[in-house]
Amino acid sequence: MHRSSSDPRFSPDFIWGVSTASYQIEGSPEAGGRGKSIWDTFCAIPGTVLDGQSGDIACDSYRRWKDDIALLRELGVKAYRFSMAWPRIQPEGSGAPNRAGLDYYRRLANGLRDEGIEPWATLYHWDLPQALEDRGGWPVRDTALRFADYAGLCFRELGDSVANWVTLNEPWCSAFLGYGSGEHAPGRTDRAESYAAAHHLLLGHGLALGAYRDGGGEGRIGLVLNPALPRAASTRPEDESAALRASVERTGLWLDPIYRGTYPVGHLHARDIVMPIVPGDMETISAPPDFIGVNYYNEDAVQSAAPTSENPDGFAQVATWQDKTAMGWDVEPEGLLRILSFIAGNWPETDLYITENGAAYEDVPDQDGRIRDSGRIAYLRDHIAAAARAVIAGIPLRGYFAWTLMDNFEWSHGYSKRFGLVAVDRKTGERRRKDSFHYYRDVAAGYGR
Ligand code: IFM
Repeated sequence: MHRSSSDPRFSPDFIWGVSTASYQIEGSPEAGGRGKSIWDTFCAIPGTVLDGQSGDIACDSYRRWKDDIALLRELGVKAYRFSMAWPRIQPEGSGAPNRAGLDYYRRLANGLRDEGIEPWATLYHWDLPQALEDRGGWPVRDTALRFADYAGLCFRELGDSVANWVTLNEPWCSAFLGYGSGEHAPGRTDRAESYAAAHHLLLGHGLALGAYRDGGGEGRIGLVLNPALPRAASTRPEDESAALRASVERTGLWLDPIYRGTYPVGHLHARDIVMPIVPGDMETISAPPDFIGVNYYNEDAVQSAAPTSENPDGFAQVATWQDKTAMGWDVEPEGLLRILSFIAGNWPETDLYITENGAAYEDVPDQDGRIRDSGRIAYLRDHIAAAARAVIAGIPLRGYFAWTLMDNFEWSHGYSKRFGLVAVDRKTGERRRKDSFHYYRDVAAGYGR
């Protein structure tokens, strides 16, 4: 007798996938004529990345891409979200394409399709060509125009192989960690520049989306954000409004221009920020995408506080009771439901995907080498249950991508934080499946739980 394996909480066409990013997994920084990215430069500056580590080797996926596809096939996912390294395709950030770079991503995408896995290509997951940073980077308008050219080139060259496109991954990080706090490449620390970068990232997104539609692209194109809505520490109205104010930099600053064609004025006024808008920009930015990707890991709690020049919104984080992951981030599955509801309720309805969700833990192997990562399994299970509640509540959630396929270069934390379903031996590159790999394989197969 046939035994059904479909999880009744999700429709059969719900997408189960995993996500990765070029600089975090590929290695081979010079292969095939790849140019330098801002992360190559940043990692070489002492003190920027833990123990002076870099993505020079990472998971060696540039060479082991077939091994990665074999793992994905075994995992049984329907989709693989990877990113394309702009400096592999345009080593200097503009001009004629580098064939070797395009060929690499074409082979990867076609190899995935041969196995029945849908490629989801992200055009920009933070590895800006260094040549463009040398000309001013994202705070400069020309970078948005260069991004649109690069995107158009990718659509023309790879459009036959890729039908799901993401323009930018977490532009908040590019703008505010890259140009504000300096924690990420290029390591600049100017608050006003981070807002200029935010505008040009959005403009680049809008121009790319327009190029896709004008070029007759027949697939789907969207944007991936890392929205955050801290919960109010109490039900006092002042704490609740502080929580809403605290959310704007990660939500309305991106979603208002896209869906309303305007920036959240109060947020900008409180900081004396004037966005470098040129007539026509807001129309370009506000072309509706096919979907919004939500990357969710944790939720903070805040209360009202006196505004300061650093934090004119007047909120302060408060202590929480939740368990923490190795990143020190709270484990709060209900927060996933809350952020999805917030987005679905405040901006026009569009398809939503959870494009990243996962947890870093210490992952100490047993004596026999087995990695019993029960903490990660519990984390995934509870968040998938929250995703199921979102579907039941009628939120148009169409898919879930776990972060991440394998342990990789976690930016300024180097290799010290492991989010993978698969462990990677840093010396040999050998991949070892963790228990969570087998758990997620069951989820993708429809056994649920
Ligand atoms: O590793 C990152 C990824 O590159 C972007 N989203 C968050 C992940 C975990 O920090």
